[in-house]
Amino acid sequence: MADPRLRHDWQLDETEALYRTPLFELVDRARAVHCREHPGGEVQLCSLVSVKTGDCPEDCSYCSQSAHHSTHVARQPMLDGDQVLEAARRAKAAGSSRLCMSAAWRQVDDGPEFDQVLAMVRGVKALGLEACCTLGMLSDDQARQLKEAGLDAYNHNLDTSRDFYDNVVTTRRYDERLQTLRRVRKSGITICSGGIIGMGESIRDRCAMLVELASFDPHPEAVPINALVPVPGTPMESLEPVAPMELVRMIATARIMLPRSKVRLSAGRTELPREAQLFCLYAGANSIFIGDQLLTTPNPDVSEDRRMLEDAGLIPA
Ligand code: SAM
Ligand code: DTB
Ligand code: SF4
Repeated sequence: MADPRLRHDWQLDETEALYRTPLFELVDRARAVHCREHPGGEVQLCSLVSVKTGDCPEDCSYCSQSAHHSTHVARQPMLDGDQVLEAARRAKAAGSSRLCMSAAWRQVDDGPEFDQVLAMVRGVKALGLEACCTLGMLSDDQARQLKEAGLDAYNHNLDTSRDFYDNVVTTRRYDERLQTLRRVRKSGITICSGGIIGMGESIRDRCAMLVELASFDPHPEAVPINALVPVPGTPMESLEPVAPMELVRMIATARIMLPRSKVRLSAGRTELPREAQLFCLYAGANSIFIGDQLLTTPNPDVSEDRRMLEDAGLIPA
């Protein structure tokens, strides 16, 4: 029988009411779910490596890597297998259990570059790390090949609500994102899908994205919540930074709606005081990216992150 604690029929109005609940009441509810479903205070540590950086044909307004914007990021040649293995060893030494390999592609094309990625996945798995990829759109057959290579998770973010999507990305449709996610699910790879706040969207848009993610059955295994990193040269370069409490509300609401998923406090931590980060971890986040670099922007020092977790008695996992 379906577990009544895992709902797939969240409505927009009730989600917005939840998000707008007085802060401490919202966090208390999220905390109760968190302690029930994730006792033990474990925080999953993930690392990122950009295997193909820059010159992306997509026009995502937030992204430093889009060929449509001129930013500090120049096209770089694809990393070779050894460079990725080196990144994987560094990730492992820093305490990560998962490496996420990212490519600035609109979609995967069959050929030598995809074959190289498959080899990277095998190499990362051989080191004893979980392997995740984020490569843009996939066909059924490519998802199958990634699964065969040992891929654990595929990241493909909805980014925002269906209604706000056109303000953010003009070169692909929301339904194409959903189609790739269905293909990932069908292949047996776990789904990592979330979004970004602070792009000028309304609270209703944030909630609509959570409603969409909660409608997946099963829920996505991981839900990254990014705060926009405003990159000079992108159309979003001068947006106001999102208030830390909005991030707490987003994470708490996600925790209540997606009780068993990993909720990852993702981009935007360098601008977030450590107590605000800890409040996010209290309110339901149980994963972070570690490593001094995200893809093209900085992340807190590994040593600072380890100290933050240790001081709070949280357990890196
Ligand atoms: N090209 C692939 C794709 O778009 O699916 C994978 C890489 S893409 C950089 C991965 C995700 O990073 C995006 O979906 C977006 O949610 C997040 N991201 C990119 N730039 C960001 C920024 N400036 N601030 C916050 N999140 C960002
Ligand atoms: C996700 O949701 N956040 C990560 C990962 N998935 C690939 C990427 C964040 C990128 C932040 C901007 C940059 O460093 O380029
Ligand atoms: Fe390309 Fe991904 Fe950046 Fe969009 S988010 S421009 S698809 S790298």
